[in-house]
Formats: sequence, structure tokens, C-alpha cells
Amino acid sequence: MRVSRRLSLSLLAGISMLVAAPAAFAAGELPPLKKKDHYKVGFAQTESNNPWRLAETARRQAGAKKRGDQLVYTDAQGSAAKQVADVNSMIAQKVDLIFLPPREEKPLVPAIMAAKKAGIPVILIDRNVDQSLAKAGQDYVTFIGSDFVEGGARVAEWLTKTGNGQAKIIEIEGTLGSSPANDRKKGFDDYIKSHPGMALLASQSGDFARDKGRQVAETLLQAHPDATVVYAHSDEMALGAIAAIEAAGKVPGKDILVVSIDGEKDAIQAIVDGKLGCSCECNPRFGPGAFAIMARYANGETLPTFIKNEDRFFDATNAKENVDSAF
Ligand code: GYE
Repeated sequence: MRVSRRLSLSLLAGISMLVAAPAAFAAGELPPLKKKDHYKVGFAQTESNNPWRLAETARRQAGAKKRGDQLVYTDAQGSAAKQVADVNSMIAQKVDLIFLPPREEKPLVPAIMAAKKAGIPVILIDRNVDQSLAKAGQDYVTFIGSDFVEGGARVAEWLTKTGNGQAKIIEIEGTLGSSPANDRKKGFDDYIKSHPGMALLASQSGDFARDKGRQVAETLLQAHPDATVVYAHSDEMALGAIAAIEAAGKVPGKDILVVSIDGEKDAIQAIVDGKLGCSCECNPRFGPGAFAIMARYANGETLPTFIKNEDRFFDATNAKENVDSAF
């Protein structure tokens, strides 16, 4: 039998495609997740130095256990470079899917692309990436988390109302280049821009950590003795700032009003104690929910590009009854 040259060429091309591209999906299309009873799932945590991260990890472990899935867990210990290496090692271990909170918006993009190329779907949780470099629904499945712009704006609105539109503010930002830090700043700063009495004196990163927050607050309070407010992008940094205010011989809640985000137990207690003004919740307990979303994806459902967590808001009116249930 004589096979035409054209046909044999296209057969060859077909075979080489099969060899070169193990993933059976077109460029720009997401890798599918096969329906299985149990999965091997990667979870590449950013760091474990605060209650928010610990609560998130615990819930993800609980979610895996509930479904009988195997969880491949890594902790990047505050390094985006290690987190990239962690994702690459999960790819080499052929996990079925990766849950990833990208520590910063840009450095994790190549790791997301590598997973896609290997045919492993990625679900971003709690932090997002730069949308000009990687896109939900195209490069990764979806982003599950809080609306950080809204969170920053909610704190700004509470502060504006509480202070009758007057404040001299020091802002302690989260991890530089991370989506919650970028967006919490945007939401807050944009809101106060339309209120001329709300002045932003200085803004600096405290890396979402209590001790760094304390150090930054100490420096900025010294440089701006007229400050009346500290806005911290996380409760841990707010608690650090409260310590710095007290060390400077001032009274948090009286001389300087501190406001923040997360809703962790120590912060809600600080509201009860009158040291913290408010905290907009950022719920870390969405482990089981994320696994349910993974199952929907395996069922072939097209998911929205952003799956938003609903967050509460704590101040003196409701802190007491919420201390015990907080993380
Ligand atoms: O608010 C902060 C944590 O990425 C949304 O990271 C999360 C943030 C959270 O370290 O406290």
C-alpha cells in the first residue's frame, strides 16, 4: 500500500505532537482535571509565621482529609524563590492539581506557566497574580479569596466616619508586590482621596509580620509625631504598631487610633480592650470550600475567574461576641 507523502507527513506530525506535548489541550486552554475519587493535591504555602497562615493551612489539611486526598505540602518560609522551587517540585511529583497563594504578584508567574505546560491545573487561593502576565480561566483555573480593594475601602470608610473626616495617617503595608498589599492600599488610598481632611503622611511595608510592623511603626511615628492614625494591612502588623505606640508612651485608641484587616483572635481582643479601632475580616478558613471548587472543575464546570469570600467587619459594636470563634 502506497501512503501519500502528505498523509505520512501529517501522521508524523501527529506522532511528534503526541510525544512533544503530553498535555492534550490547546495553547490558551486550561489543563483539565480527570474525575477521580481521590487526588494528589499540592499546596505551596508562602510562610507560617502568623495565625492567618496557620489557620489557612489547618483548613486545607482538613479539606484534604475530608475527601481522602493526599496533600503535598510545602512552606516557602517567606521566599518567593523557594515557592517557585516548591511548585516545580510538585510538578515533578506529578500532583493532580496545585493550590497556590502566590507570595508576590510577579515572581510566581513562571511557576504557574510551568504547571500549565505540564498539564497540571492551578487554583490560586488567598493571593492573586499580575493579570497582565497570567490570566484566570486561561493560565490558571480561578482565584478564590477576598476582595482586597473592597477591604481597604471598608476600613477607610469606617475611619472617615469615626474621625469626622479628619485624620493624619501612617500606613503599614503588607508584603511588597503581593496582591493583598497592592489592593488594600489601592482601596484605602482611593477612598480617602475624595475626603480632603484625610491625609496620608507616610506609607511603608511591614511584610505582614508583627515584629516588622512594630519596627516600621516605631520609625514612622518618630518621623511624624503629628500622626493620629495607623492603618495596617494586617492585624499582626497592627498589634506590632500598638506595641510601638505603647513603648513611645502614648495610648493606642486614645492618642493614636489603629485600624486593620484580618479579624484574628488577638486583634478582636484588642478591639474589646479599646486598643484597636476596627478590623475588616479576611477569612482564612476556606480549605474545604476550595476542595469543593476543585471537584466542580473536575466535573467540567466553567468556573468564574474570581470566587469571592464574604468577609465580616469587627469593631466595638460586635467584637466581644466574636472573640471566641476567631482564628
Ligand atoms: O491578610 C495576611 C497574610 O494573603 C490574604 O496574608 C492573605 C494575607 C493576610 O499573611 O495576614
